Amino acid sequence: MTLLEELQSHVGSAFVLTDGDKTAFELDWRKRQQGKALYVVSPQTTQEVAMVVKSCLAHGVSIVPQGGNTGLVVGSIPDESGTQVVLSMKRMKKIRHIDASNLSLTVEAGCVLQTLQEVAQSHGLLFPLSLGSEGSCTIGGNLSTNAGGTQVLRFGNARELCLGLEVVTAQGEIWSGLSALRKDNTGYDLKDLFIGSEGTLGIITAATLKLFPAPQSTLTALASTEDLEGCIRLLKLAHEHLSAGLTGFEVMNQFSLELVRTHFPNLAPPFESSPWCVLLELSDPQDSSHAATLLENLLSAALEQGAVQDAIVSKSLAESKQLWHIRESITLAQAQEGLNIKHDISLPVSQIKSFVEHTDRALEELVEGVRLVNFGHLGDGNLHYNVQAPRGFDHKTFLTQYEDKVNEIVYQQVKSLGGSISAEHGIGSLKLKSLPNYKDAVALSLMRSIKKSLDPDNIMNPNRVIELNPS
Ligand code: FAD
Ligand code: 2HG
Ligand code: ZN
Repeated sequence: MTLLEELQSHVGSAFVLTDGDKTAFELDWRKRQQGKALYVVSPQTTQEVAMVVKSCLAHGVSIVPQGGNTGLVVGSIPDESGTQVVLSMKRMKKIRHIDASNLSLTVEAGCVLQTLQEVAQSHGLLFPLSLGSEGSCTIGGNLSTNAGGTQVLRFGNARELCLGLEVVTAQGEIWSGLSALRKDNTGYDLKDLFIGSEGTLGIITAATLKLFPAPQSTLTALASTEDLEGCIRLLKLAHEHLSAGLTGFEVMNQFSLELVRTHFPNLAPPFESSPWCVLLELSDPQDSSHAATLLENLLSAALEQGAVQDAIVSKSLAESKQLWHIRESITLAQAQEGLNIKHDISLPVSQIKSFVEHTDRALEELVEGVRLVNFGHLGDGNLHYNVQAPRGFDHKTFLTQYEDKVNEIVYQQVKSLGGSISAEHGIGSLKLKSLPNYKDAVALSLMRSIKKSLDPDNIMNPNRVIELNPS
């Protein structure tokens, strides 16, 4: 049988796209690259995934797993060769089991993150992973990228929220590792190999995840500060006043909010002339009056010490959602402004100020009038230090002319201060060539050994994350 006939017999002809309408699976979210798929296959069960992998392996065809295709590093679309199969996980979306006493839930990989949050909520529980793309990204994609988001400072990355995995290996075998245990020291932790491997080692088909008691009250505040130093001082105070109640701490520079104002006038972010704003969230197991007192005390101290200039506190769930909506719209607003250079860097919080001062200056020297969209998860030491062409400069030309130089400046500075060039989005193909310059050589060699051992035929998302034979 041909590969096509085998795939059609495994999942049904209706779920193998051959030509025509494959574009949605071939274009990356940022519209930076357009690939070409041989076929797009959408299995509905783990058994079907295993059969698809076995057939692709037998025919020597490589596989690109895809969830919601919201990844920002060009890892979930096929290359341009027209020889790769895209394996879409979107039909595998069942909630398999909820164990409220164990505070855990087992779900299939294609389940959309927001659906998962809503299911937990309907049981009076919380699944805390939260990203701007939650309406379309999948839990399988979240685990494969070890996604971060806005609740990491309290609950950790996707990795920390995962108890067990079910995986189809590169040989088409099914590893049933859906443990719901919080303690299990019976050898190597295999799930941690697959989490964050961006589809290069196997296909995550289901996961058992941690749930948490839902907080009684959640309050959101927006504070304006004169500079980044003010944001950092507020972070320290927030840790002291709120301790584990601090569930979100996001910063946004003036230009990020200006982009939101321009492209989404209805959202109207407050504090128009403030150089920086902080969005801060407090979750509390007690009623909202207790939370309000805690937040008031924090903001009074911050105002008194001059860390912040002004602050507002949401008075309702709707107001709180509106503030978060402003924050989550920066990525879209920036996309509408035009092609741009993204950096998803992390540093010890103590090095953030020095990084920003030095890099702002170096970039302005390189390109006069360069516009910096600097925002992100300061509570985790993670900034989205994004770079937009000067006003009036053609965006495509800007990228061609400056992307490599800009990356070099940013990454060298990150390296010299002990940081990472990818805090949460991963490597994909966009940072494939940069990684060896910024990661330990022994670590890279161990990564190659793992890849070669788990996927000796190199059929799982090749040329993503790690180059096997770098030139
Ligand atoms: P995809 O984009 O489809 O795939 C991502 C990678 O995982 C690819 O390498 C793919 O091959 C692999 N993969 C997907 N599913 C599987 C599977 N089942 N098994 C094996 N491999 C698989 N990311 C953050 O970390 N934090 C944020 O705050 C954040 N905010 C975002 C906001 C916006 C508006 C957008 C567009 C993106 C944002 N992202 C963020 C990036 C992105 O949403 C995350 O990386 C998300 O986890 C990707 O999920 P997905 O289902 O879309 O995966
Ligand atoms: C976020 O925190 C995402 O909103 C996207 O990680 C960041 O657009 C970006 O660079
Ligand atoms: Zn982010």
